Amino acid sequence: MNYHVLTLFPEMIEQGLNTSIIGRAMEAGLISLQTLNIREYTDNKHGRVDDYPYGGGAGMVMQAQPVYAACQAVRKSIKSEPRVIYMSPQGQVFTQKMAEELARENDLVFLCGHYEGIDERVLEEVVTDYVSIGDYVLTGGELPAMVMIDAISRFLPGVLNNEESAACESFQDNLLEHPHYSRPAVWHEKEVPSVLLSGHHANIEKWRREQSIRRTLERRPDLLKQAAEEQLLSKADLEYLEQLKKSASFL
Ligand code: 9D3
Repeated sequence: MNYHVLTLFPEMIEQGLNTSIIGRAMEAGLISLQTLNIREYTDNKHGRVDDYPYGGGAGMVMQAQPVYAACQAVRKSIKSEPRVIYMSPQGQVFTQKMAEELARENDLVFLCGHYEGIDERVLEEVVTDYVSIGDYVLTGGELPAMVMIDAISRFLPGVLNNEESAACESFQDNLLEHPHYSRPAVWHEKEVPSVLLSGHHANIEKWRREQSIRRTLERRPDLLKQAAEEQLLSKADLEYLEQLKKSASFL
Protein backbone atom coordinates (compact mmCIF):
# COMPACT_ATOMS: atom_id res chain seq x y z
CA MET A 1 0.00 0.00 0.00
CA ASN A 2 1.23 3.45 -0.94
CA TYR A 3 -0.28 6.32 1.00
CA HIS A 4 -0.02 9.89 -0.34
CA VAL A 5 -1.07 12.73 1.94
CA LEU A 6 -1.70 16.28 0.66
CA THR A 7 -1.47 18.70 3.59
CA LEU A 8 -0.16 22.04 4.83
CA PHE A 9 1.38 20.19 7.81
CA PRO A 10 3.39 17.24 6.42
CA GLU A 11 5.59 16.95 9.54
CA MET A 12 2.47 16.26 11.62
CA ILE A 13 1.67 13.21 9.47
CA GLU A 14 5.29 12.00 9.38
CA GLN A 15 5.80 12.38 13.13
CA GLY A 16 2.49 10.75 13.91
CA LEU A 17 3.01 7.64 11.80
CA ASN A 18 6.73 6.88 12.16
CA THR A 19 6.42 4.92 15.43
CA SER A 20 4.92 1.67 16.65
CA ILE A 21 3.27 -0.84 14.34
CA ILE A 22 2.88 1.52 11.38
CA GLY A 23 6.51 2.68 11.61
CA ARG A 24 7.65 -0.96 11.69
CA ALA A 25 5.51 -1.71 8.60
CA MET A 26 7.08 1.22 6.75
CA GLU A 27 10.59 0.05 7.62
CA ALA A 28 9.67 -3.44 6.42
CA GLY A 29 8.46 -1.96 3.10
CA LEU A 30 4.91 -3.20 3.57
CA ILE A 31 3.57 0.35 3.30
CA SER A 32 4.98 3.60 2.00
CA LEU A 33 4.07 7.11 3.02
CA GLN A 34 4.56 10.16 0.81
CA THR A 35 3.57 13.57 2.14
CA LEU A 36 3.16 16.55 -0.17
CA ASN A 37 3.18 20.05 1.25
CA ILE A 38 0.42 21.87 -0.62
CA ARG A 39 2.28 25.15 -0.04
CA GLU A 40 5.10 23.94 -2.30
CA TYR A 41 2.64 23.78 -5.21
CA THR A 42 1.31 27.34 -5.12
CA ASP A 43 1.92 29.71 -8.03
CA ASN A 44 1.66 32.62 -5.61
CA LYS A 45 5.01 34.36 -5.20
CA HIS A 46 4.35 34.96 -1.49
CA GLY A 47 3.53 31.29 -0.91
CA ARG A 48 -0.14 31.95 -0.24
CA VAL A 49 -2.53 29.01 -0.38
CA ASP A 50 -5.70 30.63 1.01
CA ASP A 51 -7.91 33.65 0.39
CA TYR A 52 -11.14 35.29 1.59
CA PRO A 53 -14.42 33.53 0.83
CA TYR A 54 -16.53 34.95 -2.01
CA GLY A 55 -19.81 36.12 -0.55
CA GLY A 56 -18.14 37.04 2.71
CA GLY A 57 -18.11 35.32 6.08
CA ALA A 58 -15.59 34.23 8.65
CA GLY A 59 -12.27 32.53 7.98
CA MET A 60 -10.29 31.68 4.90
CA VAL A 61 -10.68 29.18 2.07
CA MET A 62 -7.87 27.04 0.61
CA GLN A 63 -7.52 27.93 -3.06
CA ALA A 64 -8.05 25.47 -5.89
CA GLN A 65 -4.74 25.97 -7.75
CA PRO A 66 -2.20 24.56 -5.23
CA VAL A 67 -4.50 21.71 -4.21
CA TYR A 68 -4.98 20.73 -7.86
CA ALA A 69 -1.25 20.97 -8.63
CA ALA A 70 -0.30 18.81 -5.62
CA CYS A 71 -2.93 16.26 -6.56
CA GLN A 72 -1.75 16.14 -10.19
CA ALA A 73 1.82 15.58 -8.98
CA VAL A 74 0.67 12.44 -7.16
CA ARG A 75 -1.58 11.23 -9.97
CA LYS A 76 1.22 11.52 -12.54
CA SER A 77 3.42 9.28 -10.38
CA ILE A 78 0.82 6.48 -10.33
CA LYS A 79 -0.18 4.19 -13.22
CA SER A 80 -3.89 3.81 -12.41
CA GLU A 81 -6.40 6.42 -11.18
CA PRO A 82 -6.22 6.43 -7.37
CA ARG A 83 -9.10 7.06 -4.99
CA VAL A 84 -8.74 10.58 -3.58
CA ILE A 85 -10.23 10.87 -0.11
CA TYR A 86 -11.13 14.32 1.19
CA MET A 87 -11.14 14.38 4.98
CA SER A 88 -14.23 16.42 5.78
CA PRO A 89 -16.70 16.77 8.66
CA GLN A 90 -19.36 16.54 5.94
CA GLY A 91 -18.22 13.09 4.74
CA GLN A 92 -19.53 9.58 5.33
CA VAL A 93 -18.54 8.39 8.81
CA PHE A 94 -15.51 6.06 8.67
CA THR A 95 -16.13 2.45 9.74
CA GLN A 96 -14.16 -0.78 10.13
CA LYS A 97 -15.92 -2.05 6.99
CA MET A 98 -14.63 0.95 4.99
CA ALA A 99 -11.10 0.33 6.35
CA GLU A 100 -11.24 -3.28 5.13
CA GLU A 101 -12.48 -2.21 1.70
CA LEU A 102 -9.86 0.56 1.28
CA ALA A 103 -7.09 -1.88 2.26
CA ARG A 104 -7.60 -3.56 -1.15
CA GLU A 105 -6.33 -0.46 -3.03
CA ASN A 106 -2.74 -0.06 -4.19
CA ASP A 107 -2.57 3.70 -3.66
CA LEU A 108 -4.68 6.02 -1.54
CA VAL A 109 -4.53 9.81 -1.70
CA PHE A 110 -5.69 11.74 1.38
CA LEU A 111 -6.51 15.42 1.05
CA CYS A 112 -6.42 17.30 4.35
CA GLY A 113 -8.11 20.66 4.62
CA HIS A 114 -7.48 23.49 7.02
CA TYR A 115 -9.20 26.83 7.63
CA GLU A 116 -12.88 26.80 6.64
CA GLY A 117 -12.34 24.33 3.82
CA ILE A 118 -11.22 24.02 0.20
CA ASP A 119 -12.63 25.74 -2.92
CA GLU A 120 -15.52 23.54 -4.05
CA ARG A 121 -14.44 23.51 -7.70
CA VAL A 122 -11.23 21.55 -7.16
CA LEU A 123 -13.06 19.09 -4.89
CA GLU A 124 -15.52 18.43 -7.72
CA GLU A 125 -12.64 17.61 -10.05
CA VAL A 126 -10.41 15.39 -7.91
CA VAL A 127 -12.25 13.91 -4.93
CA THR A 128 -13.72 10.40 -5.14
CA ASP A 129 -14.66 9.89 -1.45
CA TYR A 130 -15.68 12.29 1.34
CA VAL A 131 -14.90 10.85 4.78
CA SER A 132 -15.38 12.07 8.37
CA ILE A 133 -14.13 10.18 11.44
CA GLY A 134 -17.10 11.14 13.61
CA ASP A 135 -19.35 13.90 14.83
CA TYR A 136 -17.00 16.20 16.72
CA VAL A 137 -15.09 19.25 15.49
CA LEU A 138 -11.32 19.08 14.94
CA THR A 139 -8.96 21.75 13.60
CA GLY A 140 -8.05 19.98 10.36
CA GLY A 141 -7.98 16.74 8.40
CA GLU A 142 -4.51 15.54 9.45
CA LEU A 143 -5.50 13.56 12.55
CA PRO A 144 -8.43 11.99 10.66
CA ALA A 145 -6.08 10.93 7.81
CA MET A 146 -3.71 9.37 10.37
CA VAL A 147 -6.61 7.54 12.00
CA MET A 148 -7.65 6.11 8.63
CA ILE A 149 -4.09 5.08 7.69
CA ASP A 150 -3.71 3.28 11.03
CA ALA A 151 -7.03 1.42 10.70
CA ILE A 152 -6.46 0.48 7.03
CA SER A 153 -2.88 -0.70 7.59
CA ARG A 154 -3.96 -3.32 10.15
CA PHE A 155 -5.64 -5.19 7.28
CA LEU A 156 -2.48 -5.41 5.14
CA PRO A 157 -0.70 -8.77 5.10
CA GLY A 158 2.31 -8.82 7.42
CA VAL A 159 1.55 -5.55 9.24
CA LEU A 160 0.39 -7.32 12.39
CA ASN A 161 2.49 -10.15 13.78
CA ASN A 162 0.93 -13.60 14.37
CA GLU A 163 -0.03 -12.86 17.94
CA GLU A 164 -1.63 -9.52 17.02
CA SER A 165 -3.55 -11.14 14.13
CA ALA A 166 -4.80 -13.96 16.33
CA ALA A 167 -6.04 -11.40 18.85
CA CYS A 168 -8.05 -9.76 16.03
CA GLU A 169 -9.68 -12.97 14.97
CA SER A 170 -10.87 -13.58 18.50
CA PHE A 171 -12.58 -10.17 18.36
CA GLN A 172 -15.73 -11.73 17.01
CA ASP A 173 -19.27 -11.15 16.07
CA ASN A 174 -19.54 -7.43 16.78
CA LEU A 175 -19.26 -7.96 20.55
CA LEU A 176 -16.93 -6.12 22.92
CA GLU A 177 -14.00 -8.08 24.29
CA HIS A 178 -13.99 -9.89 27.61
CA PRO A 179 -11.81 -8.41 30.42
CA HIS A 180 -8.10 -9.33 30.56
CA TYR A 181 -5.99 -10.25 33.59
CA SER A 182 -2.27 -10.85 34.16
CA ARG A 183 -0.01 -11.42 37.17
CA PRO A 184 -0.21 -11.06 40.12
CA ALA A 185 -3.20 -13.28 40.99
CA VAL A 186 -4.18 -10.81 43.73
CA TRP A 187 -3.77 -7.03 43.34
CA HIS A 188 -5.25 -4.42 45.72
CA GLU A 189 -7.11 -7.34 47.34
CA LYS A 190 -8.82 -8.09 44.01
CA GLU A 191 -8.56 -11.70 42.83
CA VAL A 192 -8.40 -12.85 39.24
CA PRO A 193 -11.67 -14.71 38.42
CA SER A 194 -11.03 -18.31 39.54
CA VAL A 195 -12.18 -19.86 36.26
CA LEU A 196 -9.14 -18.29 34.53
CA LEU A 197 -6.82 -20.17 36.92
CA SER A 198 -8.69 -23.48 36.57
CA GLY A 199 -7.04 -24.61 33.33
CA HIS A 200 -10.46 -25.77 32.10
CA HIS A 201 -10.47 -24.37 28.59
CA ALA A 202 -14.13 -24.99 27.73
CA ASN A 203 -15.24 -23.22 30.93
CA ILE A 204 -12.85 -20.34 30.23
CA GLU A 205 -14.25 -19.89 26.72
CA LYS A 206 -17.83 -19.96 28.06
CA TRP A 207 -17.00 -17.41 30.77
CA ARG A 208 -15.30 -15.10 28.27
CA ARG A 209 -18.22 -15.26 25.85
CA GLU A 210 -20.63 -14.44 28.67
CA GLN A 211 -18.48 -11.53 29.81
CA SER A 212 -18.46 -10.22 26.22
CA ILE A 213 -22.23 -10.36 26.06
CA ARG A 214 -22.66 -8.75 29.47
CA ARG A 215 -20.24 -5.92 28.63
CA THR A 216 -21.80 -5.26 25.27
CA LEU A 217 -25.25 -5.08 26.88
CA GLU A 218 -23.94 -2.63 29.50
CA ARG A 219 -21.74 -0.43 27.33
CA ARG A 220 -22.87 -0.79 23.71
CA PRO A 221 -26.45 -2.06 23.55
CA ASP A 222 -26.53 -0.79 19.94
CA LEU A 223 -23.85 -3.34 18.96
CA LEU A 224 -25.67 -6.17 20.70
CA LYS A 225 -28.88 -5.31 18.85
CA GLN A 226 -26.93 -5.37 15.58
CA ALA A 227 -25.31 -8.73 16.44
CA ALA A 228 -28.76 -10.20 17.19
CA GLU A 229 -30.20 -8.85 13.94
CA GLU A 230 -27.29 -10.29 11.95
CA GLN A 231 -27.89 -13.64 13.71
CA LEU A 232 -24.37 -13.71 15.12
CA LEU A 233 -25.61 -14.93 18.52
CA SER A 234 -25.90 -18.65 19.28
CA LYS A 235 -28.75 -20.28 21.18
CA ALA A 236 -26.53 -20.36 24.28
CA ASP A 237 -25.74 -16.63 23.84
CA LEU A 238 -29.43 -15.75 23.61
CA GLU A 239 -30.24 -17.86 26.69
CA TYR A 240 -27.51 -16.12 28.69
CA LEU A 241 -28.82 -12.76 27.51
CA GLU A 242 -32.36 -13.62 28.66
CA GLN A 243 -31.01 -14.72 32.03
CA LEU A 244 -29.04 -11.45 32.34
CA LYS A 245 -31.99 -9.25 31.51
CA LYS A 246 -34.14 -11.05 34.12
CA SER A 247 -31.56 -11.03 36.93
CA ALA A 248 -31.56 -8.22 39.47
CA SER A 249 -27.72 -8.19 39.43
CA PHE A 250 -27.84 -6.58 36.04
CA LEU A 251 -28.97 -2.96 36.34
C1 9D3 B 1 -15.46 26.35 12.37
C2 9D3 B 1 -15.69 25.78 11.02
N1 9D3 B 1 -16.71 24.73 10.99
C3 9D3 B 1 -18.06 25.18 11.03
C4 9D3 B 1 -18.78 24.43 12.10
C5 9D3 B 1 -16.51 23.94 9.79
C6 9D3 B 1 -15.30 23.11 9.95
C7 9D3 B 1 -14.30 23.16 8.99
C8 9D3 B 1 -13.16 22.40 9.16
C9 9D3 B 1 -15.15 22.29 11.04
C10 9D3 B 1 -13.99 21.51 11.19
C11 9D3 B 1 -12.99 21.60 10.26
C12 9D3 B 1 -11.77 20.80 10.42
N2 9D3 B 1 -12.09 19.37 10.46
C13 9D3 B 1 -11.72 18.53 9.51
O1 9D3 B 1 -11.08 18.94 8.57
C14 9D3 B 1 -12.14 17.16 9.59
C15 9D3 B 1 -12.92 16.45 10.56
C16 9D3 B 1 -13.54 16.87 11.79
O2 9D3 B 1 -13.48 18.03 12.23
N3 9D3 B 1 -14.22 15.93 12.50
C17 9D3 B 1 -14.34 14.64 12.10
N4 9D3 B 1 -13.79 14.22 10.97
C18 9D3 B 1 -13.10 15.11 10.21
S1 9D3 B 1 -12.38 14.77 8.77
C19 9D3 B 1 -11.80 16.31 8.57
